[in-house]
Amino acid sequence: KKISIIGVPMDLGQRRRGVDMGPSAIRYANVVERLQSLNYEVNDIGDIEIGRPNRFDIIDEENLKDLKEVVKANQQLASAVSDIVAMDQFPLILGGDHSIAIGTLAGVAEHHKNLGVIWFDAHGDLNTGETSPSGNIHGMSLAVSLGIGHPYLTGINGFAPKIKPENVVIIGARALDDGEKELIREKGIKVYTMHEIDRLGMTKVMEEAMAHVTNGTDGVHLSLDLDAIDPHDAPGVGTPVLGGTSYRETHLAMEMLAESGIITSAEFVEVNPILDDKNTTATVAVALMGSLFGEKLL
Ligand code: DIR
Ligand code: MN
Ligand code: MN
Ligand code: MN
Repeated sequence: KKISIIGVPMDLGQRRRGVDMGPSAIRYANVVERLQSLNYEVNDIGDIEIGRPNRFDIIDEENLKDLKEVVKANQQLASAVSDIVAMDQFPLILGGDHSIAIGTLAGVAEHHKNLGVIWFDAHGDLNTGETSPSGNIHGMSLAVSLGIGHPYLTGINGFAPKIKPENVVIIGARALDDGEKELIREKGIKVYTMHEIDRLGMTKVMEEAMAHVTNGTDGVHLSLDLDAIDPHDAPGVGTPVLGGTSYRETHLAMEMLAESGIITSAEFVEVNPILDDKNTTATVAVALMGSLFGEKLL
């Protein structure tokens, strides 16, 4: 199978500049070479263009910062991703902030009507303009994909919802807002917080999570926010939260996904090289991709 890479230099879904350089940092960490060494044919199709809003002209009436540019870029991303899936290639998306999951999922879900989703994140990304403490769309992308949020966002690629709550699992959560907790209970979304990871161990968590997202689904998307990982191991992220998954725990999760062969698309987001320590976080992201695509220790 061929892997097609798309970079999305998006930083408008949050307030820390620099995450737009994530795709460059990940390429600098040799993502293409790493996957080629695993005998994949890799096609880097370049970056989606992101608009530069006039800062004197921002309208945040509905607590949705840079809504127009975020919608435009995600619509373009959705068509690019959809084309890749239509060619029967594996879409690998490099972020950029996590608002780009809206476009990735919109493109993938055009072809997978019952898509499972594994969402690694310190956060829930389940806010709406009404519940968000920040107005940052990167904290809303999972809700939007479930069809909850502003119609400009939920309507990207012409249909909603993209995914169903029973097909989603969140892993690594430890910073959930009140509105997000409410939505998790209301929709019955499966969440493995750091408490469950500590308690059960990553092996058990992944076994259960994989069983959950493959039950009745026709594909599984991996959305990995680097802030799921402990900031000691992945410091270059905009919203670090102490007490995340370790480097090895996260690798183990990727290795188990590789063994299972269930993942049909993936994105690695929130790498911010400006906040990083000598490209550590992009390097970790590429190492995790290596494990996801079958790299073995022996
Ligand atoms: C917070 C932070 N829940 C928000 N979210 C982040 O602004 O909605 N998501 N950082 O990755
Ligand atoms: Mn996120
Ligand atoms: Mn984030
Ligand atoms: Mn996060």
